[in-house]
Amino acid sequence: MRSEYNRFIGCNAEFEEAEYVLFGAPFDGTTSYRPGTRFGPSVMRRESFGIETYSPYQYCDLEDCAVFDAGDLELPFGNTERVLEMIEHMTSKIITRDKKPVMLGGEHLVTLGAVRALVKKYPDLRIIHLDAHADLRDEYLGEKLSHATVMRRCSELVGMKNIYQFGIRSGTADEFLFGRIQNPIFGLENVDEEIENILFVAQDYPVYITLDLDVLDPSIFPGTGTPEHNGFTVSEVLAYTMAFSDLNIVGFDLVELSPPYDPSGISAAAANLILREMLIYYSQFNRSQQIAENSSLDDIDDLEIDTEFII
Ligand SMILES: [Mn+2]
Repeated sequence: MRSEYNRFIGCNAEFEEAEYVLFGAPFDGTTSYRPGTRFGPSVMRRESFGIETYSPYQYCDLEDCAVFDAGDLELPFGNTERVLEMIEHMTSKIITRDKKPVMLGGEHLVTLGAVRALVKKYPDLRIIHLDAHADLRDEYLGEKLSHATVMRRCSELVGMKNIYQFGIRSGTADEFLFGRIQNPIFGLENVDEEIENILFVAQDYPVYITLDLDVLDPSIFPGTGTPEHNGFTVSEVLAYTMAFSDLNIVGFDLVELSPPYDPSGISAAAANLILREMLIYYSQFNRSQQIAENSSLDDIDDLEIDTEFII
């Protein structure tokens, strides 16, 4: 029997009934500077008991959304390709049962394993990528498989024009050039304009969101291996991720929380709040609630019109 603390708070559904399946990919084998993201998923779960399951932003409780927490994969740290295979296999198992994966990293390379599985089911997959770093190097320290090359590898699977990056404020000249040449909406300075573009071009396609938590400003989110200043606030990340809730989200991940650099726990608390809100934004339960509320509001409007007519 597993302890209650081994699952994320409010993720109490059984696998069969779940819309989302949460799992951890605690891998930091290619981390170049400061390792520690392997502890991300377990710390997020433990710290999740410090937040409520109810979202006062959305008037919805995570416990009402059907999320199953499958625990962490047991990954062989020295074997990057095998790690990616195991993540791909796990993601495949989830999506072949018509459920949606939510992966907790781990370093950002883990996203490649999930995307490899997703493109097999969804050949027209689009990826929304929030990050401080472009992650578009062709190789890093002589390696093709690295946290610094992950979006380049993903671009070889889905096409760079189908990857929408924002929050990027660090990368080489070559990475920025590659992004801009291949993708007309790469790194627009006005984020609102970029989101509008994304909503327009991605509206008819399955979408995977990869959220590198270092897109947050390090004053808010110090717990990460490669902090980069001038980042987003939690409110901004919540607003941007909420903006995507009308898209066909087929899964998402949160990566790069590194608990050794988070002694006060504020980074884990930020990650957990964002995870709770994203699970609720994209859950069928919440969407159907909203539709019901909107239609009852329509009824009220009709009532008012009738009243005016009578007067
Ligand atoms: Mn990053």
